[in-house]
Amino acid sequence: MNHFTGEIEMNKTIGILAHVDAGKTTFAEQILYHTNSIKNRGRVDHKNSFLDSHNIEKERGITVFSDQAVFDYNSSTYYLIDTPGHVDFSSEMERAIKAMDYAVVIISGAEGVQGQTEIVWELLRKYEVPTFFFINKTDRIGANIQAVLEEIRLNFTKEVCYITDSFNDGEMNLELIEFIAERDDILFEKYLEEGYKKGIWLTCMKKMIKENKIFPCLSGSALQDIGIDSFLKNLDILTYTKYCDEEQFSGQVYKIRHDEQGNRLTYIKALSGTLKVREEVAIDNIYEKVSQIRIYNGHKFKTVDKVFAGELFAVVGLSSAIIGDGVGTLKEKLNYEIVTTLKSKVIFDKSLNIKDVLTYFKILEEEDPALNIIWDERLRELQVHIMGIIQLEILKQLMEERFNLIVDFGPCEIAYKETILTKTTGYGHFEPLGHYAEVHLRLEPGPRDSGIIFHNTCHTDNLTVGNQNLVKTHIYERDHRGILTGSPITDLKITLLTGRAHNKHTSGGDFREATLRALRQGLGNTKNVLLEPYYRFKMEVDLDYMGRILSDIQKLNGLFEAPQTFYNKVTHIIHR
Ligand SMILES: Nc1nc2c(ncn2[C@@H]2O[C@H](COP(=O)(O)OP(=O)(O)OP(=O)(O)O)[C@@H](O)[C@H]2O)c(=O)[nH]1
Ligand SMILES: [Mg+2]
Repeated sequence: MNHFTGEIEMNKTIGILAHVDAGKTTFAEQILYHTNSIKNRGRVDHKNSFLDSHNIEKERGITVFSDQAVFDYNSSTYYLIDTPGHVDFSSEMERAIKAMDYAVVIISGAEGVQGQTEIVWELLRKYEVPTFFFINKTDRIGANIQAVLEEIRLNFTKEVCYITDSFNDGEMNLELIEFIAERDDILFEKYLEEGYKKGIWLTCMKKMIKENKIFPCLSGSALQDIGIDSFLKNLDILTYTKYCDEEQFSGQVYKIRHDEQGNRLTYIKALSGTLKVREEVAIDNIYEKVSQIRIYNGHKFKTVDKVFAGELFAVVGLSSAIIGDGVGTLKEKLNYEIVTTLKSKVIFDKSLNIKDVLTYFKILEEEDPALNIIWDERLRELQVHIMGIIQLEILKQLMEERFNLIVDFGPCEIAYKETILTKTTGYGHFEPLGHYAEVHLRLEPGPRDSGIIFHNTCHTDNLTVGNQNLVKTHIYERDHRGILTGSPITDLKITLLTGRAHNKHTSGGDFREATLRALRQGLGNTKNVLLEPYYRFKMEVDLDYMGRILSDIQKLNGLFEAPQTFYNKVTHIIHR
């Protein structure tokens, strides 16, 4: 730490991401072993790896939860997050990204770039997380580093620099010098005049990595412990962070869990300032007291009194923060990219109380908001949203393990949504004896994927700010059902035009009724449409099949972009 400026340069969070089975957990295990964070080197295949510690993960040999570990190296403290690679747990992976200072994308040297690698790469670019590549499994017969590098250049970026042989303790070979020089005019001129000077070039390379301009790549075998030491050394040299602990506290919630005693754990990445036990912290405008701070390493933790900017920790005592929330001075709330496209109904014994079942599912939903648990009053069924069938199997196991509850799930169905095609106005009037509220809403179709957006043009002469805010709260407090199939409505701009309350008769809940009535009336006045989720995807096929595939896509009403040819294969990007 630099005590003169309040800058902290010692905390770095590194995330590991990849397609399923590329070797993330094995890689993490080696890193933790090399840095003496763990004493014994476990193996995923022997069910004793440090980060796949949950029974479900051991049984299936896949990572399901984004777990973290801590290690020290040189003068830095590293937080390591191992993410799941299976597509069903993509939301869990995405939520961890925002906590990362740097990412390591693992690619199997034998399998090359795979489907989930592309999703990971797109998310990392969206969140602008500087990225290293590690080509793993070089011990496998058929592993081909050059071919994988070519795939990276073709699918992801031409700015990848393979540094296994060209970068040693901060010294660069000619090839790497040229690579950097080509990307920085000033440095290039300096080089022509003064020749190569290690310090300047290293600073420049670190900055380019940090700014997402170049992406270093190394290779090795996590299982055979080849290239791990060198990866660590280079990672340490080439990465830096600057956090400031003299500012006010701000942080972002990236994970929620419950421990075995049922304590709610809010995992926060501190972005500035410090946080102490027994301090109060703001989430939106609610203040809550921090009763304990834990630094987690696998499933073990140590408690600390104070945490600093750049650290990852779990707080006990906060009940209202949800994943993606800003805390302290950070008010920004994160919206995640990955959406679930399937839903399934929960099947459980009739003797069970629905309220209990719902309570337990709501606990899981706090930890994974993408589950979007819904009690459908009309169908009298409980629905969960999911990415795929493996996720359902895991949910079933979790319910039994954590709450002693045996549940099953119905078949997976498509999660449809509804929206409107033309502008309309809805009037909601609620006036049974002793109550009164009136709400006028304008409903307009919004762009695809814009969700529900609330506007307000109501004058305070007609409705107090408090009541106007109530309308907004009721719009956002839950999904609203469309009139075609009862699916949630989306992509709507809703404007509060005006409303009315009564001094004596308006009471709590009246504006909820009036708002819902206005919404329903508005929907009933206009043309509604059903929205079906669709995927954008990429196909790689032999050139011979191109004609047939293009005609099939057209027959199925698909659209495609101009095919790209490489080697002997062809790629189509298609979407509907
Ligand atoms: N030959 C070889 N096998 C490896 C290497 N690294 C990992 N494996 C094996 O690959 C399999 C998957 O390894 P994991 O570490 O669980 O992979 P992962 O990326 O964490 O998988 P998920 O978390 O489920 O996405 C295991 O059987 C490992 O032993 C390697 O360098 N060489
Ligand atoms: Mg894993």
